[in-house]
Amino acid sequence: MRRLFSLVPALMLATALMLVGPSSATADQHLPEGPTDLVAAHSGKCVDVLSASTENGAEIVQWDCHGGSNQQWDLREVGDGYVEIVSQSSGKCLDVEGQSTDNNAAILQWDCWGGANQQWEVRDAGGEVEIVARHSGKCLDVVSASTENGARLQQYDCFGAANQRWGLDQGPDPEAEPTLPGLYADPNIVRFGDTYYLYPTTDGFDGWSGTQYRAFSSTDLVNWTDHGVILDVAADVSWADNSAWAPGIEEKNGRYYFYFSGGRASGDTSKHLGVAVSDSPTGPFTDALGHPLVSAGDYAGQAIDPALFTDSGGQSYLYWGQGASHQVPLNDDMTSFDASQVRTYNPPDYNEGAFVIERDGTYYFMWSEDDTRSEDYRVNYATGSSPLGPWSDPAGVILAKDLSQGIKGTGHHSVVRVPGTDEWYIAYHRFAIPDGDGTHREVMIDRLHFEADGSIRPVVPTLNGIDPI
Ligand code: FUB
Repeated sequence: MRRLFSLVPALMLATALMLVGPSSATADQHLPEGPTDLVAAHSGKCVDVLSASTENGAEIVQWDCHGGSNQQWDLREVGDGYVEIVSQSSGKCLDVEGQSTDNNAAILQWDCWGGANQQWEVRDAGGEVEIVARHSGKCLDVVSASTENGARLQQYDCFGAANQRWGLDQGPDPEAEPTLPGLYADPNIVRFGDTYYLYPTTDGFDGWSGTQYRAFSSTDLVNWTDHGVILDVAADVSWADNSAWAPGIEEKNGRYYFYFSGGRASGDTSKHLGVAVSDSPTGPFTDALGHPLVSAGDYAGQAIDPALFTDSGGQSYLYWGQGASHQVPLNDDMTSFDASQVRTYNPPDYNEGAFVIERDGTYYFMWSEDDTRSEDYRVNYATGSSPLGPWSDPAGVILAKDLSQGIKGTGHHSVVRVPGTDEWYIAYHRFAIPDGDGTHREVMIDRLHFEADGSIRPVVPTLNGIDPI
């Protein structure tokens, strides 16, 4: 149960302050207060004063994190955006030996004396940080990217590698808090205009037998307004009275198209996929067709879990399916498609919850594996050159349980980008903490990062989610 400090909101706040007027705001004013572990991204090990020495010249190494005071560091502002990094055990400063400006110069501890070789800039590196020596402009670096205990720290030209990226970890989290209070699942996050919206399954019912969909909106991804029920399949849909699951939404020409699942509580309980329409993203929505868009049995698997992707040319695509994944361009009316265009793509462990994004010309097809009732429910992905693939082999799990934090059953996600940036967020559900299960789930939002090669870095699921953006 860790508190991982992210510098991003601090830098954004500093930027915002600078935009609105004169300000002395600098990133260092928003660094974590109190002692912090410095965790190497490539090894997961902590910056450590060797043998907990209190002597000048003691080596600084990486070691398994154990919470000892020789692994706890205070980041003390010294002005101009720089900090001293002070050992809790010795009171001495992280120091570049001999004030060297060379690559490979060793890091040690020394009495704090205000030298520029003891002053560091902490720069955002996608949720982690680079730690840059003031006198040399070089980065704090684990020698040879070693993952061994005892590997020494040095300074080296900054080149963005994981052995130069550090997590600021402030120890146990006080308590878990979901993004949306209450029981919700399968969040579809989108941005319309300058506002983010979340459309989840309303959870907490045996057999997922809820009937109502709600909409939530936010401008900072943390504070969400509940707009109430936007569609009740029992009241508003002639062909369903149950199983309001996992919606998807898209806007076209000022109208909002809401794709949803529904079935009957008794008799033939097969699920169908419908589409409802509204002039507002917060509804109310009206069933557009009076019958399903995709009926049970039209295609393999269950007709549930719709997701939408619209390309830069304005062409929208519909993805759906549990047990089998189907993908098709939608017609301009958004309520029909050419059945001859449907493609089916089934990665080996595909179950449900498909979702597609595009970044720098690469399309990412993502899905959930295992069963939503399993603590091993997880998200995997493939890449492709078009919204319909062809798709690569599965690239690897990017979201999974973290039992050290009591986080289980992480899946059925969606992803949103902050417009004009390379900042991405993933909305997903997990078993409610502490007593949740596959029908008592809660919605979270965390950061999603891409590596330099375009692959997706596994998400670090948190107990409390992100800071306001
Ligand atoms: O919430 C009901 C169902 O559980 C969804 O349709 C699936 O994706 C799974 O999360």
